[in-house]
Amino acid sequence: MADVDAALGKAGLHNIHVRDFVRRWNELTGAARIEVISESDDARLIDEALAAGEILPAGPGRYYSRSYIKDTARSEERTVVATSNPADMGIYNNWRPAGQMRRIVEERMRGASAGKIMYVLPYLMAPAGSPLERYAAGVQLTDSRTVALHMMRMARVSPRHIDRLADQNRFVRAVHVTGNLGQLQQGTPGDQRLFVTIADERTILHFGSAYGGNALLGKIAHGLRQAAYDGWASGEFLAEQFMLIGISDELTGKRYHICGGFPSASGKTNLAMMLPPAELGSRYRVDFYGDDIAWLRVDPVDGKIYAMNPEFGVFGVAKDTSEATNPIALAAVAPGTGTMFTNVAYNQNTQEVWWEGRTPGPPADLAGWSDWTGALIAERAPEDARAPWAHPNSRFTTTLANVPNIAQDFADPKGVPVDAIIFGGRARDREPLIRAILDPAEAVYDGLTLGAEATFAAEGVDGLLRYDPMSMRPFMSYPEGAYAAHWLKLIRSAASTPIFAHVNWFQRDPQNGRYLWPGYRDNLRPLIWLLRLKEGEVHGKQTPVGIVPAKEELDLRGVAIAAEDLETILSIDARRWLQEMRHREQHLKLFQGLPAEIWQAHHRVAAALSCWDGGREAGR
Ligand code: GTP
Ligand code: SPV
Ligand code: MN
Repeated sequence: MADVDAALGKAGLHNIHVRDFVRRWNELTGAARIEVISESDDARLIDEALAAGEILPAGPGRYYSRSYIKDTARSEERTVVATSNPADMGIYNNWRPAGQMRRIVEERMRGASAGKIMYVLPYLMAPAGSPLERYAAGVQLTDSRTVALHMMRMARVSPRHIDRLADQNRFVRAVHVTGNLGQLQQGTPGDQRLFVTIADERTILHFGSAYGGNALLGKIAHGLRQAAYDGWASGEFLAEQFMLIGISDELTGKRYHICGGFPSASGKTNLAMMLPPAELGSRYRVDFYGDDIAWLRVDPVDGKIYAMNPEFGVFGVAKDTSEATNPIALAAVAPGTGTMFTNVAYNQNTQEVWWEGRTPGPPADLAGWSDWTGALIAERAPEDARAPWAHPNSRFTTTLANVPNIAQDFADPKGVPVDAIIFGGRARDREPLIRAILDPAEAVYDGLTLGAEATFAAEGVDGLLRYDPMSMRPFMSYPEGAYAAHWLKLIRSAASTPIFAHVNWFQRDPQNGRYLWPGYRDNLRPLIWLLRLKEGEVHGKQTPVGIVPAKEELDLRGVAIAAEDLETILSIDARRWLQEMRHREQHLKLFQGLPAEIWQAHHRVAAALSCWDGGREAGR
């Protein structure tokens, strides 16, 4: 057994609670050795991982890894939130009793790290000095070097975050054990994987994966599930799957901040890394704060809602990232950035990487190329010829500092005041490009009824139409009724209310599936409209489901869009919406204790829809 005291002492980690935690899990998992990690260990760990063949070089200062073939996305079915209070059971949090879950996952972890190194990663999910720092400290244990390397890109990792805690016992205990991936029966009834957040004990126990949110515990398990629970239990904050950006108007000198949630793999990273379209670029600048998580609180001094990105890096979807769609993302993963690519295609001769959409077609010269599973492309059987080279949930991991449009104040512990909150998702019809919502209860109602097509970011649900409240369905950790009430309370306690909107970049032509809106960089245009609406510079057209832009209010210089497509994405199909209202009613009925205001908002919208004349006269 490892000498825990010696390893922690050598690293200058003196917190006795951390020592007890490491000792206990070292004994249980049987790890052979302990290593405490700080940011300065990166180069050494990279060299070791290269030497061990766990990662491969992808050109200068970039790395490539493959995950196990059945371990490529989050498993929603195998993820649970446990507490000791059955009243914490909601519809989407997969609540289970804490004691029972702990016993099961401990049995799976017992001895499962035998012979391996246990990396101890003390981390902070916040900029140092954040008003929410009490909720941000954690220690992740992992028996995977690749996971440690990813974690160091995604969270601020250093023993000093843990040693200087005011309350030395107040850190999230996060244990990651990979398990024998070849024997876990992934996706079968005997599936051995189990991803547990024991929210009322601030303990995270994940067994059976080395990929993404299943394994980087600071990110999803702590940054979203645990933090959402903490934010609710304390009444102090919200933790949401939100991107966070700044928009500067160089003409007026005004500065705005927008945050908002789209479900996994639905455009948050791309929006946050936005290079404004050429026609708008001389006037507007978009700054990156965060692409996946925001913690929101009301500042006691000025009463405004502030948002903060607790992460240190970006774990972004590779597919369709190109010079045309997202030049900033490509710069963020350029040579020398230390980026790690996972499950994209790799060329063993040239050390290049490629994914679908990186260029219009795959590389013409197949020599050296293998797909994400490691199979050589040139040796593919004819029936596999059309299979994608990269996994659809393949990703890049890079730190915030590598993102060219990172806001200069991104690490300000206070966060930034929020002017607008948006919700959106992949919806092939019905949802217009943007509809603004002024009433807070209607806005929360709108977030709760977010319906979208699920994506490859979770196993086995791609394309499924489903409700995804506030894009938090896979990360919900307490009951939905309480969630709605907590949202309303936080917004109402603020001195000023942000403007809300629902956006959709994904409407399609029902005939051929083509996207009606060009998306990506052009998404700035509806956001500018929203900010101008807030400023009273435009008025839009009132509809029962919010205010949509009048055509001439959108700056469409340089956008190639057919008149009838524009008409479609700026209009409301009342008949379709009335159908939707019946589904919403069923969806909301699932939630216990939903505040009366949410039901009132629902009934108000439904009544307005049923007597709407299509807006032909209205709003002019
Ligand atoms: P998570 O990291 O899983 O939470 O996802 P995310 O919301 O950050 O998604 P991301 O921005 O990485 O985008 C996911 C996929 O959507 C990528 O394949 C993008 O190329 C694609 N995408 C993003 N924005 C747009 C858009 O405006 N239009 C279209 N058609 N596709 C988009
Ligand atoms: C998501 O699935 O929403 C992600 C990626 O952001 S993961 O970290 O794997 O959850
Ligand atoms: Mn996400």
